[in-house]
This record gives sequence, structure tokens and C-alpha cells, in this order.
Amino acid sequence: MTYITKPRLLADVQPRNAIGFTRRDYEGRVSTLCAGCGHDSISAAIVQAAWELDLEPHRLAKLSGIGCSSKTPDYFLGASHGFNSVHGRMPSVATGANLANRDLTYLGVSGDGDSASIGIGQFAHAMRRGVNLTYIVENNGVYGLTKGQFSATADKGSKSKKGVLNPDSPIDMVALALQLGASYVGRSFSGDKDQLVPLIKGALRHKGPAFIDVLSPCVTFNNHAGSTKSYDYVREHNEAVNRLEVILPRDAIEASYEPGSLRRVVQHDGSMLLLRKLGDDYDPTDRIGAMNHLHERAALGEIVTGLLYVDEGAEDLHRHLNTVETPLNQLGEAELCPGSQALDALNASLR
Ligand SMILES: Cc1ncc(C[n+]2csc(CCOP(=O)(O)OP(=O)(O)O)c2C)c(N)n1
Ligand code: SF4
Ligand SMILES: [Mg+2]
Repeated sequence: MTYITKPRLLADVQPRNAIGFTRRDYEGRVSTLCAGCGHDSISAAIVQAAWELDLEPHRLAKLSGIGCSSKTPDYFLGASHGFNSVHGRMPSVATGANLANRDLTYLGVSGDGDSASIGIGQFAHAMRRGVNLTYIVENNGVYGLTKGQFSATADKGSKSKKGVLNPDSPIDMVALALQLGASYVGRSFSGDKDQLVPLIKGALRHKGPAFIDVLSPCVTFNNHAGSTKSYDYVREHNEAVNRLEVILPRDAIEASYEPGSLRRVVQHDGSMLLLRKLGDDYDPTDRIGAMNHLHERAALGEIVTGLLYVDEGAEDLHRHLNTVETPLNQLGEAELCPGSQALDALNASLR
């Protein structure tokens, strides 16, 4: 971690959002990642998304595991709550935090090693249980922090920097998230800010487990010919199914679209997702269709990106557990301890 703070020289002349903050107010410390690392572009997209959504920084909690990707929360949202957990354990920490205080917006940032290897069990259970968080995997196909070993998302036959071919089948995190019940699923590329920023905005406004796999080239260990996670390879094989625009309840709808090419999805909080179709008949509300599309296109060597699936009527963990609306960490003794008479009555009813 770095402890260099950024100067505020130009901060006061930057544009402000509806709650009076500049983009600088959503940034963090100076990044120590390698120059050109895709992860830094994702941090910039998170800053932009939070600024555009007018999120109050103190109402957001960012969580991560271990890896170059998991270091990034130090580089954005410097005024938000943060928890850098153990390798692969971000989802359980996020689940606990979310149960204790349902009123914050949760953002989990992880790597392909952190989530598809050591943390795959944790990832799976957070998705299937419906934890209300935005879960971003910064996917470079390697363990960047430990010097470039293949991760579980590396494609079979892809080549390491030293020329070794990967013999193992890859795990597709998007396919897994769809299968496990995530209610907002997207894939993007760190080099495509126009696609990534609205995808993150939609996820942050989504109620339920929102998963985004972001291909994020590791310029130091996985950006050579023969890699399927390099800038060149992803640019050449990127196949977007749609383009997204997020309209908040207070905004006028000004987007101009060809008739028939627009799909509107209203989220739980009233925000509207405007999806411009790029593919033929892609339906982002059809989970099985999304899974089929993903596999069909992967067989053709294409990397499908965009908002791949969204469930308009999604329920989250709190709904599953039927918890009270008041955050549990704000309940007083009277609510938490109903007294011995109530306990006696409960015990009697079970005899
Ligand atoms: C319990 C444990 N096992 C192994 C490690 C070593 N380790 C640190 S980061 C990492 C992998 C990081 O890969 P990824 O999540 O893909 O992040 P990247 O650096 O590529 O962004 C590993 C294996 C560790 N820190 N803790
Ligand atoms: S080693 Fe790779 S993942 Fe880590 S900071 Fe450098 S370029 Fe990024
Ligand atoms: Mg990685």
C-alpha cells in the first residue's frame, strides 16, 4: 500500500455533482501499480461511476481480498469505508457487513486468483445467497502480484510470458455467476470506459448480487502474443451485445435510439437501464438464453461483453432471511432482547 496523498491543486475548479463533490473527492491515494495496468482504468471507472451517481462517499463500503486488483480500493473512494481482507475471503466479510448494516452500498473488488482459485467457494455462496453488493473481478488470467502464474481463468492453450502453454480448462466467472443466481451480470474490458462506467453504475443501483467480470490486462506478465487476456487480443475478440445507459429517477430521458433497438429495464430503486441492442435478438432478462449465448460465442473464440443478464424482480439476502428494515447494528436492547416472558412463551409453543 502507498501512503502518498494526492495534491488538491485543481480540485476546486473541477465540476461538481448534485451533492457538491468533484471527481477528486471520489479518488484515493496515488496508485503503485505498474504503468498501463488495466486495474488502474477500472479504478478510474469506479470513481467516475460513483461521482455520476452522486453517491455520498461515507455511505459506501469497499472490500477486497489480496492481489494487485485487491490493492486498488486504496486508489479510489478514499473517504469511504474500507476492508482489505484475507486472500479469497472478501465475500464472507462483505456478507457479514451487509447483514449488520443493510443501508450502505457495498462494492467488492477482487482478482481472478482471489475469486476463481482460493476464493471460489466464497464467491459461489455470496452469489447464490443473494448478497446485495457489486462484485467486480479484475480478470487478467494471472496471479499478477506473485509474478504471473496462470490463474483459473486462463484459457486452455494460452501462452505464458515464458512460452509455457496452459493445459487446464478455464473457469468462466460470468457463466458461474449466471448459474449461481446472480441477478445482474455483465462483462467488460478495462480499455472500454464507455461500456464499463454505465455497467458499474447500473450494478451499484441494483438490489441483489451484481457481478461484473472486467478483462484487465496485466502489462507486466500477460500482455504478449499468445495470451488471450492481452490488450490486443481482447480488442480483437470483443463482441458487445448491448450498450447501456443508466437514468436516475430525477433525470430526463434524453437518449435517442432507433425504434426497436431499445430495451428498458426498471430497477428496484426506480433507476432505469436503457439498453441499446447491438446483437440480433439478445434478451438480457433471459438467464438460460444468456448462458447459451455465452457458450456459443465462446466456442467461436469471441469474448461477449455488455449487460448480459438482469433480473428486474430480484430479491436479496435480507429478503430471503426476512430481516427488519432497520439495520441490525442500529437495533437497541428492547428490540434485541424481548424479555424472559416472550422466551418462555416461545419455548412453550415448541413443546
Ligand atoms: C492464503 C494465501 N495464499 C496465497 C497468497 C499469495 N498470493 C497473493 S496474491 C495471489 C494471487 C493474486 O492473483 P489475483 O487475485 O488474480 O490478483 P492480481 O494480482 O492478478 O490482480 C496469491 C496467490 C496469499 N497472499 N495468501
Ligand atoms: S503485476 Fe500486472 S496486475 Fe500487478 S500491477 Fe503490474 S501490471 Fe497490474
Ligand atoms: Mg489476476
